[in-house]
Amino acid sequence: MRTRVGIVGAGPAGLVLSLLLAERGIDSMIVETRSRAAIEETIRAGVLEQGTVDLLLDHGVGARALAEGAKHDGVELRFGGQGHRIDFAGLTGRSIWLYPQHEVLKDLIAARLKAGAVIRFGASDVSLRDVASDAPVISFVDTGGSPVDLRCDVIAGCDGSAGISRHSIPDAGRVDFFRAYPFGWFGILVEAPRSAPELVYAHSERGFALISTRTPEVQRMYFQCDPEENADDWSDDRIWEELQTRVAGDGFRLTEGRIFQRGVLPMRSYVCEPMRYGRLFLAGDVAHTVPPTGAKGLNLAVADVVLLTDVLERYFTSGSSELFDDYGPTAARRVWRAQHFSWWMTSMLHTAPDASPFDVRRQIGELESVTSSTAGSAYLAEAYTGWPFARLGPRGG
Ligand code: RFL
Ligand code: PHB
Repeated sequence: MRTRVGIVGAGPAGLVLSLLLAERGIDSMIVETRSRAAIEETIRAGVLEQGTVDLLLDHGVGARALAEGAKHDGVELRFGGQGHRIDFAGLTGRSIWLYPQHEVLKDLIAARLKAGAVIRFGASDVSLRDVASDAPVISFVDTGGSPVDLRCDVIAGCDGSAGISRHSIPDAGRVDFFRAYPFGWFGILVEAPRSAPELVYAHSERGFALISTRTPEVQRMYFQCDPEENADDWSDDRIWEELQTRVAGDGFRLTEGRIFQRGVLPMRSYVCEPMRYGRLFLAGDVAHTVPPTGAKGLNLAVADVVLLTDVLERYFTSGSSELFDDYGPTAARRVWRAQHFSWWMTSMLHTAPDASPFDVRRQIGELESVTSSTAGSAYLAEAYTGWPFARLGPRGG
């Protein structure tokens, strides 16, 4: 089998890349280990930057996000028992959208398959060969048990944080920047109406809590916990007591309901450099992971592939690989800004296990500065709603 761009992984990065390439007349094939059903059921991100929604709309896959998602013009930071709104629309003229990642993926998969794209779901033993040559190969075993070699002009590694593609960059030429946080997030899905009109990011002496939403009937909530916590050890009553305590103050109470999904996730920051090696380009979580406090991961994956599309279009239209060298350093600038923002939100809002009373008071001082200063609030609003996409080649210069 042959394709111009072999894409490893049908997550947001891989699917958006295949969509953008197709619109520029560049064929691609996706190899994915999971089934379509598994992808469409996995609960992950909720927040889309305005630029991400605009891109989905511009490319014909945003109608449902617009109709069924919710536009939010700000978020609330709660500390010292009081809420403080950050007015995204007023500060930046931009907004965010609450629309679940698995719904984005349903929309993308349906659109790609309708357009005749090849997505090989359920592949196993996926490996990459000859990535430094002019003829790289993705090898895998298909659902029928047959080995397949997919010959490509270039490979896009879009296989997420546990992906294999970055390991094709030799250890000697790869730097892994990594930071683990001494806490995790306990996440729940709840059948209940919204407790607040916008997302609530709460700082408290007992630790962080986040009140988010999925639909008018289903809410998503998280609270900081030990990363080794077993979610099944918690009774529903204990979960609600913890959440209510962390957001308490000025009469605010969460509307409780049936908890129908729960889990604990680790918090880490990771960047792999370089993001390109030979004919292998990394995009999305396989190249960088951020703690979810800044709601940046999916949005960064989209920004990577917007850039990568420019690089590959130049290559396939003119035969020039001159932009290959620009991809990694250009993508990395946004990645490191997002790393900083995600780390900053995380450190400002969470209580480290060894936090002293000084640390907690200092965080409150920081939150007061951010919420009472237009400049401080504007920085948060600009970063949260997302920076403009970087472009390369004729569209960007
Ligand atoms: P994905 O989504 O992990 O997709 C990678 C795909 O590759 C497949 N795969 C392989 N395929 C072939 N061969 C292999 N060897 C393979 N190994 C893996 C996988 O099965 C999968 O289908 O990576 P991608 O495309 O880079 O997208 C990244 C985003 O999914 C991620 O950054 C976000 O979910 C992060 N995130 C959030 N991002 C936001 O922008 N806004 C948010 O509000 C937000 N909230 C979140 C989040 C992530 C969370 N979790 C669970 C980590 C909230 C949570 C709780
Ligand atoms: C979510 O709704 O899952 C969500 C929202 C905001 C975040 C992270 C996750 O910062």
